[in-house]
Amino acid sequence: MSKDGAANGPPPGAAADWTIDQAWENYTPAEHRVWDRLYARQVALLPSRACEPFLRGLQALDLHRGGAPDFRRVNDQLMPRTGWSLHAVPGLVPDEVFFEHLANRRFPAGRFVRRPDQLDYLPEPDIFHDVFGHAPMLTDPVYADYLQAYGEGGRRALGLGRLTQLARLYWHTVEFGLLQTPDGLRIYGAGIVSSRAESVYALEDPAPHRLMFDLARVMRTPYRIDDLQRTYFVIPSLEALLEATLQDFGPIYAAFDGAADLPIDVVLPEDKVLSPSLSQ
Ligand code: HBI
Ligand code: FE
Repeated sequence: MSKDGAANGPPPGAAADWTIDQAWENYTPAEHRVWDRLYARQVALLPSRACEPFLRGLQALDLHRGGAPDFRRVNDQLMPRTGWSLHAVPGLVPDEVFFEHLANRRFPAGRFVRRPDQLDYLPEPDIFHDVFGHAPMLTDPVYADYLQAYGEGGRRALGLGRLTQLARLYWHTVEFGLLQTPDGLRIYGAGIVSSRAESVYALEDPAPHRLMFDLARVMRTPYRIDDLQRTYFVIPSLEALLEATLQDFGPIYAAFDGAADLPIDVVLPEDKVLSPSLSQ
């Protein structure tokens, strides 16, 4: 997005909506091996940490076939379940392009594979973050409705100049959200579930705060993009998250207008604080 608000055009080779051909045939054996290493590491960690809808989605999408996934094969499994599909993009796309895709059940996914020396952190979402991290939850009908509603809310937010608040909602749910279950806290956020360190830290470490989800609280809470989170928000159910997003955000924005952003690791008197979930 350039400063005057007009989006810069898509990069050469990309379509008007910034999508590109995944060119799955072009992945090298070394790139397939990086995917397999990341996949094996996370699959060993997740059974007692990722939520059921994520684990079911991981199985449904056949991501265990080995090697970087072909978006056409993933979409064959994903489309019939919830109408969502993955579309390769060169990297981060402008916000209005991103929201437009989400509002139409298209998930923009990076096609590049991180380098072997970037296994534990990289600045931009690669295919492992986007497909292993985000795609499995898109097989869940309630989450699928949530992300489309989020895209529609994002389009409205751009019109109202509320991108910062909407980006926080995305960050604290889609990327770093936790779900409360009878067996303890479980992960649904893509940024956690695709990270070995954060898959453990987010549930078990005493350092971060874990607060019950509250929409206005989330929208007032900034986040760190290059470090483990200091605050996680916990939803009681995916249905509750969808319901919160179907309401009109106007009154929410008005309620905290003028209130300063909160520090990233403050606990307010009205916050419902949860304790860490020790791994089974
Ligand atoms: N583009 N490809 C891609 N992936 C994202 O997660 C993404 C984006 N553009 C904008 C964006 N995210 C953020 O503005 C949202 O988190 C709101
Ligand atoms: Fe992401």
